[in-house]
Amino acid sequence: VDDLAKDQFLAQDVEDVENLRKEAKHDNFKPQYVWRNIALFAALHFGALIGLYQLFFVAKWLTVGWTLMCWLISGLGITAGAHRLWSHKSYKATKPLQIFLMLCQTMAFQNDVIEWSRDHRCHHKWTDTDADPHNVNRGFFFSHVGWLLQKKHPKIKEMGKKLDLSDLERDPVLAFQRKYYLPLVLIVCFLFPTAFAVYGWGESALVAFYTAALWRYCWTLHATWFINSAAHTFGYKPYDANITPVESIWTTITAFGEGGHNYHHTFPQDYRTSEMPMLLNLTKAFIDFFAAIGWVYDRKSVAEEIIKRQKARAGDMTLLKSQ
Ligand code: ST9
Ligand code: ZN
Ligand code: ZN
Repeated sequence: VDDLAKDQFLAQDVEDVENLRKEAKHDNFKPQYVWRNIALFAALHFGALIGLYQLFFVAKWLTVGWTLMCWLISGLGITAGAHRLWSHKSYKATKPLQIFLMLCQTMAFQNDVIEWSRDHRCHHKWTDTDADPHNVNRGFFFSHVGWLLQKKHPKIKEMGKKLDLSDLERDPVLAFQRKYYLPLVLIVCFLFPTAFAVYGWGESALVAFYTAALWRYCWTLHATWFINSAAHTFGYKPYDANITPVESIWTTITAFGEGGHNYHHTFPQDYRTSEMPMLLNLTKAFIDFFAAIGWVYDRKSVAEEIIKRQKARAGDMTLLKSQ
């Protein structure tokens, strides 16, 4: 990337990536499926389908609105919280906002923030290699969900050990989340969305559970996973044509501004994660709102000239350009 890349947080480690690619040629790794996860995800999808049917034909209007709201709240926990605040340190937040984002992130039930960020930092540093937990070179399905259905490649553990996670490990909000993770998930991801609709407007408990809890959880998982699969496969590469991440409008909508993924991998320290306009980048609007009331500060972004220079040097606007 640019001269600025040197002190960029989580830029790809070019030398490591080259070595990992060479080693991969002699790799005889065999996937080891984790049947417990396969069964749990199958059950979740079955429940989510019932929830989808109820959203269309059974649920009250308020429940439909609430279900979408829960997608937004838990999604922001991932985008503004686990991703932009904790994995990338692209801005700073006051304690109350940290606690709020931690709870939102718990609602998304995608592992605790420390584990989520550890995997994500591996993904940026060693993108598309065996040390990338959702390496897209192992196929669309693997990068989408397959990686959660099998044991991790030993390279992830070997290389991941080198990451500095001390900032996360000494954070009391994240330590609290880790300590009480499963009970918190039970309350925040499943009980709270259900109870809110039941006590709020008399929705039936089962309908509320299938829609605002199960369907919403499953949908938010896919919205996130599409960043690893679709946003590494179909789209434009205006900032760097030599990497797999692309600019993807559809996943930007479903993931509240995270689909500008070619930009994000080129400039991972930028809190905006893309140049997408405000309406598409809801997470940026959220962070800017809290900056306006003083709960967010030190937002990092990349200067306009640097972006332009990078585009002119390494970008490409041809759709579906492969490496
Ligand atoms: C989920 C996560 O869905 C989704 C994340 C997606 C990320 C997307 C990023 C895109 C950008 C942002 C866009 C956001 C858009 C959001 C939109 C929202 C609308 N480094 O894991 P274990 C070591 S989760 C270093 O058990 P196995 C470590 O020592 C869904 N070391 O490996 C570890 O021990 P410990 C719900 C590492 O046995 C040990 O290995 N959750 C690393 O191979 C064992 O680790 C689930 O379904 C590393 N990176 O099992 C759970 N990793 O932790 C799924 C491991 O004690 N997970 N080590 O230090 C599992 O069941 C297992 O992890 C497994 C692998 C079966 C997948
Ligand atoms: Zn990232
Ligand atoms: Zn990526």
